Amino acid sequence: MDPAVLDKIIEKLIEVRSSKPGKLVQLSESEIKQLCVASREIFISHPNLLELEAPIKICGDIHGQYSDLLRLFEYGGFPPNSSYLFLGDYVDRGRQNLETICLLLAYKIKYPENFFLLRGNHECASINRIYGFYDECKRRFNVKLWKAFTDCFNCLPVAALIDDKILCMHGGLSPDLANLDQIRNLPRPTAIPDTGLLCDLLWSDPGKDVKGWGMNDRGVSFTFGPDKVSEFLAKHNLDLVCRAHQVVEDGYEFFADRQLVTIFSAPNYCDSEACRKKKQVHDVHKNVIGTILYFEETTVSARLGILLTKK
Ligand SMILES: [Mn+2]
Repeated sequence: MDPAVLDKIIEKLIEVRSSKPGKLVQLSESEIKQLCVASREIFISHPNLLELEAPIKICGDIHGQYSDLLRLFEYGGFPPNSSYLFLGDYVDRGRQNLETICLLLAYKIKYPENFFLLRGNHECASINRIYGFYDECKRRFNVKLWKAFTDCFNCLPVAALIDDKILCMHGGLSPDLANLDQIRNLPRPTAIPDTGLLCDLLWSDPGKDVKGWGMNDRGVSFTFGPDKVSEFLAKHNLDLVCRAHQVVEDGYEFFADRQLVTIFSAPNYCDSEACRKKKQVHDVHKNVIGTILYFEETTVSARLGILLTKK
């Protein structure tokens, strides 16, 4: 796409960082369509399992909390000053899904080699049709635009490997995952199926009291115990699984003796209509402005840092 158009879009989107949170940025339909088409081409040209290097900053769910996203960049550095990997769930539930996804796609197009986006379970038409993104597209534009996003989301990569040691995805492990090449070979474009490897990577959760594989309360995919994390890391010679997908205290939470970490980056997230009406924020996030994990290229234990910005 025209670099001047792209720069203009980014400028318009980040201009509101000095305004009151919640200020809308109305891009044109043509600008947004161009973002969808150009980013889709980049996603499909990159492997489904990204191979990345530290130093890199990792962010969890954003869910349309655009002011939270802007604040993350303020503390972590606006691209390209820092490299980023986002772990999915950009849309649904929040109030500014369009601004959120448009800024992320614009940065992907502008800095394709140091700004990375993985797919979350909400980057799928059957889910974001229900949880807010479709309604926002329809209200502010039209259903055709929502479909353009669906075409783009269907090409997002699903996992990333940092320095051959840290495996990142939105949800978690899968009983079907025996070899990382299976991730590389997943076909795209694709919707997210109800079962199988792709579904699990985007939907599964760790479970403290689980041994092996367990039922998932979400009604989709599985839960996995600490034993499965240890087994997986040992088998693939990895140090850490890094994932998002759950609201966690302080924005991050370790699991299985620090072999897995969950990160959630939208502190002002409300996960229900009732909560939104009351403008209630999850208690656990009251004192946190944002959470970013960052990996530096040193020893394994020192490589993981947490950028916790307190209010
Ligand atoms: Mn999720």
